[in-house]
Amino acid sequence: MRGPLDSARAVVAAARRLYAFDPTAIAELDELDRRLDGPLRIALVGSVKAGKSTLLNGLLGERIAPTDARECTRIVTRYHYGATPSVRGLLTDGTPALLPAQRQPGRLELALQGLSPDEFERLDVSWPAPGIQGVTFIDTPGTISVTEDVSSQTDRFLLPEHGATGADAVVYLLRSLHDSDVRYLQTLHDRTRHGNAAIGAIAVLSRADELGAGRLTAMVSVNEAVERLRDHPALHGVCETIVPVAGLLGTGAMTLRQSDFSVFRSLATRHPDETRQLMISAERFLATPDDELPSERVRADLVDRFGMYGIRLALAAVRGGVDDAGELAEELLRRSGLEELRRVIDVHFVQRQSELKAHSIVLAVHRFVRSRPVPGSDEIVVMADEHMAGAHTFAETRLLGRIAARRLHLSADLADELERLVGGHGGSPECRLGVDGQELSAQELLDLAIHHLQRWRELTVNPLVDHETYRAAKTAERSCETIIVTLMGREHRASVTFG
Ligand SMILES: Nc1nc2c(ncn2[C@@H]2O[C@H](COP(=O)(O)OP(=O)(O)OP(=O)(O)O)[C@@H](O)[C@H]2O)c(=O)[nH]1
Ligand SMILES: [Mg+2]
Repeated sequence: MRGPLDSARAVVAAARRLYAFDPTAIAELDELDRRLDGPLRIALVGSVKAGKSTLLNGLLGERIAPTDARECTRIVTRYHYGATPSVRGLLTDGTPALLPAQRQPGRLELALQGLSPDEFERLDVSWPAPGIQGVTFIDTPGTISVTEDVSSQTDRFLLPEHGATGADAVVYLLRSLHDSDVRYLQTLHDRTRHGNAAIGAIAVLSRADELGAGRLTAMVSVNEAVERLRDHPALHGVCETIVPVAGLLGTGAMTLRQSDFSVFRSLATRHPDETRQLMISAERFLATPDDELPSERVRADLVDRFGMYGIRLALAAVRGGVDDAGELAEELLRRSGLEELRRVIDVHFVQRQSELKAHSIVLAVHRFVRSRPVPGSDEIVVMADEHMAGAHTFAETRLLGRIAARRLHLSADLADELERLVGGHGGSPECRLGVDGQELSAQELLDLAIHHLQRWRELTVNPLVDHETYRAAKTAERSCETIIVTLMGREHRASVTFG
């Protein structure tokens, strides 16, 4: 079966043939072609200090991205997998610059060698972090900034005048919903939307622990806030779903060492009243003079890496019986929401990477051809339009967002089935049909898919269903058809190979 990448390659190839007379155009088209073979690009975007770099470190599993006010946070930085660490810069005048990669214990130090951040177009960091194999994560400067330049760096990168968008998908971080966030998400959607498809976008309610003032019950207030945001009409259609994440806690959990566990254990042995007093604020925790407490430096490191919420949570966990570093890391990770975010990134972006990459590239070719029309270029526009109109997985991700926001009037069982069928638990036919891990024959899989197809098709012709359910059933019907085509394609390949 011809996939979205093949279809995008065909669009690029057709454009290449048409512009064969123009070496600059060919170079631009070749670059687009190469991106189809490259990793999926996911950018973390959001307002200043939304917690982008901290969250990125959590996703990478190492503290590589500079956080806080360091000058590198003002440069778009792409993180790729590489066997050996290296940092390359690209200056605004197009000159490449190799920068030293200084690896400190547990973190990378980026140094700009005396150049100012404004002189850089971007940085490329290669790093042997297993979390980035197959995906390029991109840290971007805050979108609303006191200095216009910083956010325009992000704009230039994400929505350039020429060429493809710098990312195929965006994780947009917000701390609460501001007009500026809505405007940004809408602009991103409008400028990348074509046919059925647009840039992939999910929202993260970031620094979630702070919503509950760092108390142990913080995540309860957060879940309420997320429910409100999921219902917010301004976000419908412009982002696929929204998840709460305490990025600092997640990063702390990913980098938790045995020595951290020992410090938490020693703190947990103190009398609970004493600890309560000590933990009233970060200032109190850091400044209390007591020889039996860990040194000030160690305490400052804990606050820096886990936040007060993380320390409170770790102490509660150790008191509750958690008795080794691995178990504690797991508990903190679960509470941070980072695992759930990874799952959402996997379902919404990684499993749909072919469609997302193809969309970025076909959109770029479409714009390219329209900006430089030549005889015959209309045909390329039609090809690109057809490609983008047929992108079914975008309808699926939008439906997943509507299911998560509980906007459908379906029973819980049917909503679960629908979520699975449209790829919410994984993209393979087995995951979609809910039989992953079971040994079903090809015929049994096909029968099951046909059964689902008939059921959803019946809903599409039922005059009593509301419009929202009708649209959902139409999407499910198309998903079932795609599953059937995939299963039949497998059968065909098997018969070609074996007999
Ligand atoms: N309590 C808490 N603090 C956080 C969290 N995530 C980040 N922070 C803190 O917020 C500050 C800013 O974090 P960064 O990760 O640098 O934010 P950013 O969005 O990358 O900032 P810019 O790149 O400068 O726009 C740092 O002091 C972090 O320690 C979180 O989940 N909880
Ligand atoms: Mg940053």
